[in-house]
Amino acid sequence: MTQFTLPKNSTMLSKDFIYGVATASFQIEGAADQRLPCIWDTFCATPGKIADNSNGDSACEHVKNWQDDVELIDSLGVDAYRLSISWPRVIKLDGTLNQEGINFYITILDELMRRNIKAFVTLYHWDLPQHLEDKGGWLNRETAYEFARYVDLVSKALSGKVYSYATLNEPFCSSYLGYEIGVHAPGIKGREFGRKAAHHLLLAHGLAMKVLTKNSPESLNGIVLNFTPCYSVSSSEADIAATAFADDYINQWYMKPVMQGAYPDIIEQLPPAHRPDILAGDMDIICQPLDFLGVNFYTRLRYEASDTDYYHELPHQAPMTDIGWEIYPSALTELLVSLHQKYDLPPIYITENGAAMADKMVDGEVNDQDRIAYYNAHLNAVNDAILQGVNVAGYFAWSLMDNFEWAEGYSKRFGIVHVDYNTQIRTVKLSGKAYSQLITRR
Ligand code: IFM
Repeated sequence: MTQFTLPKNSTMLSKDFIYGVATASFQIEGAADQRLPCIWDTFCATPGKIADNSNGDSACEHVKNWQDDVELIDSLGVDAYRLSISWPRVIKLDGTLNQEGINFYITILDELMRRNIKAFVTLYHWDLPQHLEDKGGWLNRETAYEFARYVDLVSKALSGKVYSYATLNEPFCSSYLGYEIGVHAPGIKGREFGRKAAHHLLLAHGLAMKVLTKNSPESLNGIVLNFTPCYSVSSSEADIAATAFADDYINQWYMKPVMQGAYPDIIEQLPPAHRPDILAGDMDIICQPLDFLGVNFYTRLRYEASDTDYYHELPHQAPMTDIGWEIYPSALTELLVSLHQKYDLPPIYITENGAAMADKMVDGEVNDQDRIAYYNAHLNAVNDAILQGVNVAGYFAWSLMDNFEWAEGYSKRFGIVHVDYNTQIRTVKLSGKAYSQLITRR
């Protein structure tokens, strides 16, 4: 297969549907010596945390190569580029703007605009400045207010250059992976921490939305959430109830407060010490009108009842990608339809979807048929959701290029462009060519 096939009358073949590629600051930028340290620098320096003992010091050297990278993005013919701002690059220790740091993004945004590529800017993609973590990080309510001050400075400095702002990328990962099971930075473990961190992240989102509405009313302002749909292994009442609990705990915990200003009812079943500290007015701040909702989707998970816990999560099953996640495209359709049924949704953008595959470079080419099949199936899954009435306005491939895959280091490749980390040479994979064809042939 060398090209993607969508039904001829699909609205995803219209020029109005936005196609893009996505990256994040810590995963591609490098130039760690030109910014403040962040929690991922510290985490990477802790032995045993990153599979290949790597770090983000150089990554894809995007700070050095950004001009070529923007040229590359343009050559794919995409409508949009989703990038994130590194908080520790643009803010100084005293909380004021680092002009050199913000200039880096200003030049990129100007170049994107010159090339007619829409900029989708994420304001927090996990690289919390270390000095804020030293004061408690997301366990400290004050971090939410620091975030709002940072967003105020950045949105003023980037005035008129941004098509869309997302406050946070995947608060589930920042809170659950970072502060509850500790497999991501800052590596804190304990049920008493995860929900507290999540609440402060959601508060940060709400405060930032107010700032964006004031400073940048012309941009599409929203949030990016990741969803891993939960499936019951059987139709027994106990398994179904455990699965519903899991869905509330990992998915709806973020969606419901943002859309409806309330946590799922399971909050009542958590011991008080595991609940967030909710102050009067917090839920109203968190629940701001959104111009869009970003949905990140990769896989699904299966659940059953447990004698010792709220639920038991089963291991992923074949077929799987190279990172060990089940390939199950219909879960994306079902997710989008279920969100549409449960909530009063703004337009949805699929802000991330893609696959890590064990790529091989042969004669200068990466013939990644497995990734092409993954994308084709998921693009069609989005189309199926649109046919069922869901308003999906765009789709971003994760990722533009291979990069630092967090706890997996550089061992997992998600790019539609191959990166040789020794030479920094970029090679468009066949999936990248297929994606480009889909976009440019519309
Ligand atoms: O690489 C990450 C990205 O930073 C956030 N969403 C999931 C991707 C794949 O794990």
